[in-house]
Amino acid sequence: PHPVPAIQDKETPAQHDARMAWWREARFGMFIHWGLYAVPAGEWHGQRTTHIGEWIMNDLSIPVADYKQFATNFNPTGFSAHDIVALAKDAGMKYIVITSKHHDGFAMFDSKTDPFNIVAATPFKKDPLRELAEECHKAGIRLGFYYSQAQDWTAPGGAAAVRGTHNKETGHWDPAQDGSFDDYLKTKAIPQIKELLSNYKTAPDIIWFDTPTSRMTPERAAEVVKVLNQYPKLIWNNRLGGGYKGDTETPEQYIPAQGYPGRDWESCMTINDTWGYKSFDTNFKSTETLLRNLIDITSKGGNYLLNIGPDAQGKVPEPEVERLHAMGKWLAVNGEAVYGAKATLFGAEAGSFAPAEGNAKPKFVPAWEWRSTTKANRIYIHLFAWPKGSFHVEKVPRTITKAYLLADSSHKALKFTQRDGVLDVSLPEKALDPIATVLVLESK
Ligand code: H79
Repeated sequence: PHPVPAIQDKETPAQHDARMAWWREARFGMFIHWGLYAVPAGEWHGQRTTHIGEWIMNDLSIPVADYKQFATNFNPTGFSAHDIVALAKDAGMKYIVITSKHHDGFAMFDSKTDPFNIVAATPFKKDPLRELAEECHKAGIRLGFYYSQAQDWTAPGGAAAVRGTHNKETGHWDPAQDGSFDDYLKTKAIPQIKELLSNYKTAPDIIWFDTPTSRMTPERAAEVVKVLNQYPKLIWNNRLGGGYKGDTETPEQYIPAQGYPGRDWESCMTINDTWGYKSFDTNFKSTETLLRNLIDITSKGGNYLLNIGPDAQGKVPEPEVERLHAMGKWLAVNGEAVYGAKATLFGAEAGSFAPAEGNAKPKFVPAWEWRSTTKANRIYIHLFAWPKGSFHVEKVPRTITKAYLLADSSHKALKFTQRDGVLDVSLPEKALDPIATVLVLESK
């Protein structure tokens, strides 16, 4: 038992379902990694980090004082909460989770707790999270705050020895990082979490914790849980630490082959190879890959939290914008087969050329031809490879009464036969969409 019971320990299954209902309906969210690391944008004193951009301070051993200097140059006048929310909406995303403070300790909000924040330490002087909260509220988009609670490289006591000592060359900690972890929790992390929960007209829908280290003991995590318990609608993930399971599993940068039956889960993945902006990372995934990810995840009962990384001006890189619009175009036609849809009835790997092994991060992504999602009276088959003549599937657990293509606005009935659960549906010669055409199988 936990030192302090969390909401998940106290609520009934029905209460839990009610709390998770909007999240399960949503299926597709926008992750935003935006912080002070956008200023160096992956490069410092002529050195380029080969790792993820938001880790630059750690990777290049930037001293605390030098890192803090970036704030004097952070003036993201190109940031528009309105445009970002409009982008999420157009992309078909139903919620946003944005970094309120990453491991570097810089708060992207108006924090009275610590002056190392976007209002007090930069020429910008405004709170982007406030604007985002207002725009999300207007647009009906849910909002979550990512908060790195278990490490903070600029707060005394907060720096975790993730890679041994902080400075690779000298082997020493930056003296500015010395201090007690308990003091850090008490004087920074917990007060800032309280601020995030109470600063704005409406409390956030999600708190997204990260990197639960062993220092996050049950007793320490319990102090955070006391705060979270004040917000009975709040959803929080499995990364608080201290043995708290939270509401969601959070596979990072991969899609588990089986999903997590009986448990809510969300794959967080980024659109290129970094979370926080790096000027030289142009390895953007194709719209086809991104849509495949969304559909694969949905077919296993999970959510897709797709990350974008705005630059130091607050602008979303154009290749990211393009891909999100393209996804939104597909969802505008086919969203019915995603939002509120449940996992496949055919087994997670049906439609694959070669089934994956296990549920852990695969070494390569196994190829597949189709994925299926489910609603009460509909089975959706997302066809990526277009079958010649007809679609054949076995062990269909429902009696099908009509088959049609979702992208055909007239929903013209397709001929089919079904015997002993074996279904064959006649298809037109060509797919209706170059990426995925959805076949609907209706039942009474
Ligand atoms: O916020 C994003 C990441 O920064 C964060 N989680 C996502 C959502 C994250 N923190 N830690 N990790 C992910 C895993 C850490 C990997 C590490 Fe490394 C390997 C840390 C040190 C070695 C990657 C490679 C970062 C620096 C070098």
